[in-house]
Amino acid sequence: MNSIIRIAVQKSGRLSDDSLSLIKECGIKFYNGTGKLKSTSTNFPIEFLFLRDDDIPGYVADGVADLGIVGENELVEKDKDVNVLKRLGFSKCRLSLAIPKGEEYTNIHFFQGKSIATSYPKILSDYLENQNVHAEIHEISGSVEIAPSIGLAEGICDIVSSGSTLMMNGLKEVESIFKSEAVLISNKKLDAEKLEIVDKLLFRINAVQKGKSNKYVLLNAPNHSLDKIISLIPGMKSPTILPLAKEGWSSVHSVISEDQFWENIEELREAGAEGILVVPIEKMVI
Ligand code: PRT
Ligand code: ZN
Repeated sequence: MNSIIRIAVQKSGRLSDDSLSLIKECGIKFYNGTGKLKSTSTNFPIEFLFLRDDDIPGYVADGVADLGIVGENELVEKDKDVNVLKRLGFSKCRLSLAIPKGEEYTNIHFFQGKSIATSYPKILSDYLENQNVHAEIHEISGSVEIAPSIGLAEGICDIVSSGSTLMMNGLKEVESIFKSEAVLISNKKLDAEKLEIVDKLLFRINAVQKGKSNKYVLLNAPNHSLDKIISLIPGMKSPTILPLAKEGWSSVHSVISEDQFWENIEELREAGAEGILVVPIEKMVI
């Protein structure tokens, strides 16, 4: 097989570091010198195109790239026909409506007949239509948050993460209309050879993601409480139990999701668990 897949990633911006880290954690090596627009991996059949995020959905839909990593906000706004293969859990943000902080806000009908500046006219107009609100949408490509203070619009619809940009510009968030995270997208017509490579990549991404959301737990417990402890941390198949040098005690090793660990920690301690260690997992294949 000598097929190779092409993946479009953001050249520089809020998506690029996490996109490239994910690829690296999948064991895929490549050279990413500054200013490079293309690069080929030395140990996996994949080629990288470094692009502006706005262009990624279109390049993937047209088949210039087979795969792409892009924010859902950009994907839905561009309205291109591609498959979403995987939600990647980074670059999380929301698209929100905001107004000057001195204005009184009751509900979405505040925007009836008003003007709103945004770089996301499609998502915004779909939302307003759904809510039966008619507003005038001004499409602008950047610095949306200054629109009300220069008299361009009465409200804005923009990406919010911490909210500090809105605050610094005297605005308040009044509706969150769309939640977004980075997603892996693919062209809809990949041939069998390319699909096989995509499956290999997805297998690695899944292993990295499972590893991140799970922890390896080691603890010591008196033998009489082992049944209780095993029921609290059942692990993948079942925990490993090893005898300690100290009579009547065992070491229990298991895998647990981080959330579950915090939920179960008190019960583990009540059951007699001590010397609890929680260790990160790099990759996890079930
Ligand atoms: O040059 P290129 O076109 O590739 O990049 P870009 O400038 O269009 O996008 P970029 O790199 O800013 O963001 C890429 C993607 O990251 C977005 O499409 C979102 O999916 C996601 N993302 C996550 C964000 C943010 N968080 C974010 N905070 N995109 C933009 N912002 C902006 C926000 O609009 C605000 O102006 O960052 C500013 C700070 O946000 P606060 O709320 O934390 O103050
Ligand atoms: Zn962009």
